[in-house]
Amino acid sequence: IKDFGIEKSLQNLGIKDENKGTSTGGKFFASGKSIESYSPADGRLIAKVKLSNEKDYDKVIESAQKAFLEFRTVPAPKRGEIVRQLGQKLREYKDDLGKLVSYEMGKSLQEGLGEVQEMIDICDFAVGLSRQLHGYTMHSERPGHRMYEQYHPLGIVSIITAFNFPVAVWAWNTALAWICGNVTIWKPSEKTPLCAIACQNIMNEVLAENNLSEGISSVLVADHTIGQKLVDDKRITLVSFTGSTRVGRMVSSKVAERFGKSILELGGNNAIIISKDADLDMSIIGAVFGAVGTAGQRCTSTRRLIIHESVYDEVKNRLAKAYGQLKIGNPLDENMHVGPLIDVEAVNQYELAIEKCKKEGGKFVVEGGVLKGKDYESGCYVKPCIAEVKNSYEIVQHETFAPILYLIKYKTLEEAIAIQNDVPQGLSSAIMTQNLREAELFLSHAGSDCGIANVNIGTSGAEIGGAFGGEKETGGGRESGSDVWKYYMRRQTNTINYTASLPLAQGIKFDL
Ligand code: UN1
Repeated sequence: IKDFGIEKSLQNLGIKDENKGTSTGGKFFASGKSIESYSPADGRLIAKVKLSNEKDYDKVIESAQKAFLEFRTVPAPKRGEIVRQLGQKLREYKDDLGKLVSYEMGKSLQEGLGEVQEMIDICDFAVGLSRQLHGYTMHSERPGHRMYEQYHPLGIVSIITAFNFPVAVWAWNTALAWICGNVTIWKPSEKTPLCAIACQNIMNEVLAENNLSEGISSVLVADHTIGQKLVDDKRITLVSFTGSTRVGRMVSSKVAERFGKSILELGGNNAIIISKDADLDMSIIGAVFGAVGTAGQRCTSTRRLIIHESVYDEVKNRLAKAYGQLKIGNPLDENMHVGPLIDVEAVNQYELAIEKCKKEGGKFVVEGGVLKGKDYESGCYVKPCIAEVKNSYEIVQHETFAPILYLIKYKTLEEAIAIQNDVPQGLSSAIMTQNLREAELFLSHAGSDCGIANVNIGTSGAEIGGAFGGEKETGGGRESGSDVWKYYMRRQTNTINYTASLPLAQGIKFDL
């Protein structure tokens, strides 16, 4: 089997067989049973990882609590310096980490490297931000008084992530959480534990080189019972959860019950509207990358194309032709466009979705199917497919994490916008048009109801400078750019009286 240099990268990243699993800084707290991480690319065992149990959990929390008391007093720009150093290390490890992401998760090497680039970008962003954690100052209604607001660290932030972005989502959260003075505990997906251990190993170097407390960054490789503890634990102030709407609903209500804070990044059901005034060359590339990139396993993957009737047949034919040229195979091989799904369970979901779609009346323009034989031994490779559907089909309303693209025809833009909005999710959306009126209507308050709305680019590939997240069943959370840092801090309003009298607000008289 061709190795693509993966063994070397695993070594560089400190991933060995019988890896110790959960760690807080350089300390390991993993005394549970071992799980195995297999690559969906070639089906091989990459390494074993020890899980943490409830005792380990308590140790990790204790270590985080201790570290917080220290870290919150480090000046924010100095915390920024730590994040700057992480960004530097990520530059050094970019090739190795990108390769591991590609090998353990299955996305193309290009996208694996892109994910590490996203980590570097958020580090750079956070460094600048560490000198800009601004609050307002206000004028008091009372003479000789001053008011202002400031932002303070929260405490322990837990980050629960999905397999599809096995490193970047950690960085989006940690880079901000740390410059804001928090400590973090990461529970990665059990499907991509090695990516998490590699990140933690990199951060450990930074912590050690700066003589910082180990509990600033912890990784907890564990099953869902520990995930449940992270959600219920009062000592954890903010839970940042990325995953399914089903689990997110539970996380949201459990955290709210104890008045904790949460950031939710749940499912998407993203559409591109292709107007009669679209640049079709661009639209085809945008749609194909959006639908088959990461094998359709991004939250922002393009799931629906809403196409004007006058260009519908042309778009359909050109898509079919483009799909005919897609090369499916080992994601580490740079000649391939599409890698595998994450595991066999995901393949089952893909097959079920196709079956359901057909049952509801969907007509397949490009047929799907599971690939077998040489180079497909892992059983995780599937054919990207395209079906003509109605938006109202149950399967179309549902997010299937696979490369299945649905085509829907429209007559008026108002109708297209209504179709685009008529799903439970509200993450990403786009319109392809060269018509200013159409673009502006799409972006207006009568337009897309999503957290992300694009013109003449696809639904995936958001940059870290913007706030990332969505409405409705996507959960309402925002991550990464803009003023998202405020989620990671607590706001305090301060009123200072510098006179010798005590006037009460609202003119209330109270004499003794
Ligand atoms: C996700 O799919 O969970 O916009 C995140 C994108 C990436 C992030 C996706 N920057 O596709």
